[in-house]
Amino acid sequence: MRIDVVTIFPELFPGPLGVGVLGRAREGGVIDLAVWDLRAYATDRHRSVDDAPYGGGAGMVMKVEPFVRAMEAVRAAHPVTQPVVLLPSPQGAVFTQARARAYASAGRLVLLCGRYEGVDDRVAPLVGAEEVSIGDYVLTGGELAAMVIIEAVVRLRPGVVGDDASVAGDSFAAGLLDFPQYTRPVEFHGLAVPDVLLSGHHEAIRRWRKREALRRTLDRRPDLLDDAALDDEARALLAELRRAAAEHRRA
Ligand code: 4G4
Repeated sequence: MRIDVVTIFPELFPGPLGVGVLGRAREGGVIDLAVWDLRAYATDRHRSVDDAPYGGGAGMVMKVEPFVRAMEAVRAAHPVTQPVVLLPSPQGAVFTQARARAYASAGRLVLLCGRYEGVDDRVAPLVGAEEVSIGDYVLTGGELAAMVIIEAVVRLRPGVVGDDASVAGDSFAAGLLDFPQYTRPVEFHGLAVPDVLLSGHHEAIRRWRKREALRRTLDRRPDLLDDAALDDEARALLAELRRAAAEHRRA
């Protein structure tokens, strides 16, 4: 997978993308990360990438020409593969695991990083970018958001995370939160590992994990249950958990 990042701070990359599982994916050639300095595509003597907002107000807005020229260079570097172009922004559609999966099936991704008060609104339509948000908060630049998106996407590519089963079993693979995990020691500061996990009873363990994943999702993120893919067993377990919760409220 080829990933291009356009930024006024190329020195921020690879940053955290250079270590661990993603670092190895880069070294092994599974992903090819290219970082472009937006300032190199400025059109004036001063290499300006920002200017005052039309209509007045505080701060500066990122100019349209450098992004459009940079995107021409990015496309020309790999003219065959049509990239998915993303502009991380608080105004974007929320980035989810479903979006991560969709982007992971693209051969090429381009991320455009904004700074200052924002980006001239003509950039996205002119370069064919979709605005995406990693959550409802404001960052000083799109670079960290771009890294979050790259991290979530690249780990879904075949061969990046060692064991395919660990990606298939991810939180959100079924649209639910993960079940609780434990490792040694079996008891610590008075907190014990649930007995069923020590029982060696694989069917009981599988069912317990399914129930606990549903319990946590019901407690912490009931909104996820609306879109979760629940089989008959999951629906029965969930009905039981809801009944127990209603019972508990009455007592
Ligand atoms: C584009 C427009 C993404 C980019 C405005 C980027 C939060 C997110 C930026 C801005 C970002 C997010 C300067 C507000 C850069 N902040 N939630 N900042 N701002 O994904």
